[in-house]
Order: sequence, then structure tokens, then C-alpha cells
Amino acid sequence: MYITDDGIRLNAKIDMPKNGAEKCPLCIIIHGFTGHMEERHIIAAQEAMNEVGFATLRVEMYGHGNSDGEFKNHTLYKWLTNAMAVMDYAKTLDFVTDIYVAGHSQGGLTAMLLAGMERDKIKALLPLSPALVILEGARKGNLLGQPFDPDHIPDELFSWDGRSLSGNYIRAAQTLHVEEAIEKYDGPVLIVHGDEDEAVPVQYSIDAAKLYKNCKLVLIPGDTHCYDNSLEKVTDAIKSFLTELTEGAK
Ligand code: FER
Repeated sequence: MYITDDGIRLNAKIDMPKNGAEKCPLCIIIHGFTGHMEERHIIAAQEAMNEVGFATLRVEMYGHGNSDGEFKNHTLYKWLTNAMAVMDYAKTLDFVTDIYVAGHSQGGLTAMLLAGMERDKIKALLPLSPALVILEGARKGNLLGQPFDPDHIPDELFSWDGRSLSGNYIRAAQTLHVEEAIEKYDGPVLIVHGDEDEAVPVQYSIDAAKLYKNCKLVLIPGDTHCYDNSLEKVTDAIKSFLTELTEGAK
């Protein structure tokens, strides 16, 4: 299935909850930088949500997975307009009672920025190891382990898989301020982060959790960026957070 954002087709997949409910909440799930919807940790999050009565909408963003766009040309601006298009689509689904948004890493950062814009439409927010380091790295001149002059942005940088990325990625990231999006969002937030994350230092999540008005922070001891060691702790945290919210509402 495709959701279209201004002519760009975004590959998307809905999975319904296990309980067979006719109406239910839906959680949008966004993968990270170089990621896609079939990654182990994305599927684990999807299945955990389906188990506790949530439908999920996994979506692949511009330049990723089976969506349109070149990886080289993706920016956080494009991911944000994609995310708004996905929200618009979710709002049209008759079976959906409430919309939730989750994302891993760059997808978690996108979810946090989106929640600032759609604060009245997003019931709760689940950033998983959100890549807040990107915004600071873009402004200070270090991304993907590569130093650069932030006032003379290079034409391209190289992803960890060797692919080229346009300097426009840096230009866009330099302008975004997640603190404003955090300030605007009053709903419940669950941040999950492995405390041995090699790509995004855990301190970013510790600091962000303090800025949200209503945030639960779950640190996974000894775990990595993609939860190689304790994925079940991530899914447990997701299930208890969502169950508490939906049970609390009854
Ligand atoms: C970086 C650190 C982390 C970076 C991107 C990420 C573009 C994103 C990680 C992810 O989405 O998994 O320096 O630079």
C-alpha cells in the first residue's frame, strides 16, 4: 500500500490488533536513518502494539525501503512533510479511535518534531532511541563520525553504509529545534534508550525526558542502538505504557 506525499509514494503497511476489535487506536511507526519497516526492532515494536490492542501503520520514509526518492536527497524536512501526509492518511481511517506516533532514532526525532506540530491530534508519543544528536551534530559540525565546517557545509557526506548524502541534509538539520516541539507537546511520552547506544548517546534522551511535561524514560542497561541484547525489555516497556494509557481511560 502506498501513501502519497505530493507525488512521492511512501510504502506503508497496516497490521491490525490480535484481539480483532472493530475500532481501535492506531500507532504510526517510523524507522531510522538507512532503515526500513522490516527491521527486527521495528517488527518487534509493531507486534508488541498489535498484542495490546493497537493497529499499527509502519511507513517507509523518503529515500528509504520501497518508497520513492533517492537516499542521497533525503532531509528531515522531507521526512516531516512525509510524516504530516501519513498523519492526514491516518485521520481518514474510520476504524481508528486515536492516533499514536512511534519512531526509532531519526524516525524518533521525526516523531518528536511532528508531535509539536500535531499536538492536538497525537494521543501519545513513543520516541525509541531518538537521534537528537543529529541536530546538535549538524550545528557543531560532526555527523556520522565525520567532522565538517558547519559554516561551509560540504556538498556531500557519507553514510555508514558508504552511500552519499547531500549537504542539504545538514542545512535542513541545522534549522530544526526540537526543544520547541517538546515544549508544545503535553501528551504522555515514552522514551526508550539503551545505555550503551553507540550511535546516539543516551544522555540526549535523559535530557529530553526532563523537558517533557509527562514523560516516562526507560533506560535499557547494556543495550545498543538497535537493542541487540534486550529487545524484549523494549517491547515490555511499550506494552505496559500503552496498556496503562488505554486501561486508565476505561
Ligand atoms: C548521526 C548519528 C545518528 C547521524 C544519524 C544518526 C546523519 C541516525 C541514526 C538512526 O536513525 O539510526 O551522526 O548523522
